[in-house]
Amino acid sequence: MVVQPTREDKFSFGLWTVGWRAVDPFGSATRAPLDPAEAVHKLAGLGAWGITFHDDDLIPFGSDDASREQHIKRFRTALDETGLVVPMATTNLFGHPVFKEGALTNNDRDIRRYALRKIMRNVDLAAELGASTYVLWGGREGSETDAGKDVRAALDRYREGIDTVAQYVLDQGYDLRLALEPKPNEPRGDIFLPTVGHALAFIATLEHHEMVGLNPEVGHEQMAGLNVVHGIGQALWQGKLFHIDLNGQRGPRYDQDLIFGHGDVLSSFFLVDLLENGGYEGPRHFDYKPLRTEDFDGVWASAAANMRSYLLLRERARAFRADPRVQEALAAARVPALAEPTLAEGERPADLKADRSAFEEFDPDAAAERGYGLAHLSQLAFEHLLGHQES
Ligand SMILES: [Mn+2]
Repeated sequence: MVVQPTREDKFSFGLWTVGWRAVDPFGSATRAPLDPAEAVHKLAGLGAWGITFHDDDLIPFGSDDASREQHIKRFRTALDETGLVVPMATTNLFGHPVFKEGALTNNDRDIRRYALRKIMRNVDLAAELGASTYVLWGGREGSETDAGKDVRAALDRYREGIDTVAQYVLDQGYDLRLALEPKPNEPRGDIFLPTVGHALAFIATLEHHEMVGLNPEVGHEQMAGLNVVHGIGQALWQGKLFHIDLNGQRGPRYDQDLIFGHGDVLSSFFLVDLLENGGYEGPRHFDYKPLRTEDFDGVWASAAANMRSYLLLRERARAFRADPRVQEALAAARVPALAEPTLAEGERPADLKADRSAFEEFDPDAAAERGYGLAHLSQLAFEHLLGHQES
């Protein structure tokens, strides 16, 4: 099998991923800055479909209007030359020291107003470049000490901030949806909206909740020790999977942003299976960091690796689904039967209460004896993942 990504696969990358200069808390950059126009050309050459950016990735913070226009023009030209699209954009509300205590939830009202203006300016650019999703990752929205933050007031301001951005998008007539990105910690000690579940509950309180969904990141859920397949599954179930950040992470520790598949490979397999069969049609967006050890050859090898991982996992997931032994094992485990409603059509609680077969005549001990065959099914998945097919 030749593994070659095409535009139809809808693979996209953040400008900040391949452009990461590998500064970490213990060391300085190991790579030179990457020209955004070069990133566009290289990614297009590798078979990617889209590129995404924070305002400051494209236009250095503090640029005057003339140089801002120049940066945008160069980027636009590269997009036109390659056919790469901009499906998503986002705001850097974490890099500059002004945001050290937060942006939309900063205790200082002037900084909150400044943050909203910074978002609005890049929302204009996102719409101009044809993006359909605007991501909000509140990396600095949180605290290190509970003494310094009123959580309920912070959530009031967070809600006010997102409502204001949504209202702005509507007032401007932009065809944009907002996607919140949960993360439990890093850079703040604790970040607000730490998981998919917290963010979903928050969205339900918003004025324009219908246009606000999620951009979950694989590694962020895993940093919280959670099952990312379940988190993404619930986001899909609630119609809130607007976008996704694919990468790798090895359990609860610092945010590793590994190549997709290079963390929990079994979870990656089931995630691809879910995305491919669960009705998700959005971008397959990679939010990873090329290892600090790499030169630019390694950077481009890692970009290609993300797409190859996804395509190989998709191939394995398809083979898994198509295997008659898997279909048999799924039926034996009664997986398809879970789709059947528990009550009959029109059945009322009183009818269930009157159904003697459901309780008085039901033999729980007999029902408890039957195995579900999940060891066999799970091993079939593992063997498909390894590319083994019994002949
Ligand atoms: Mn991450």
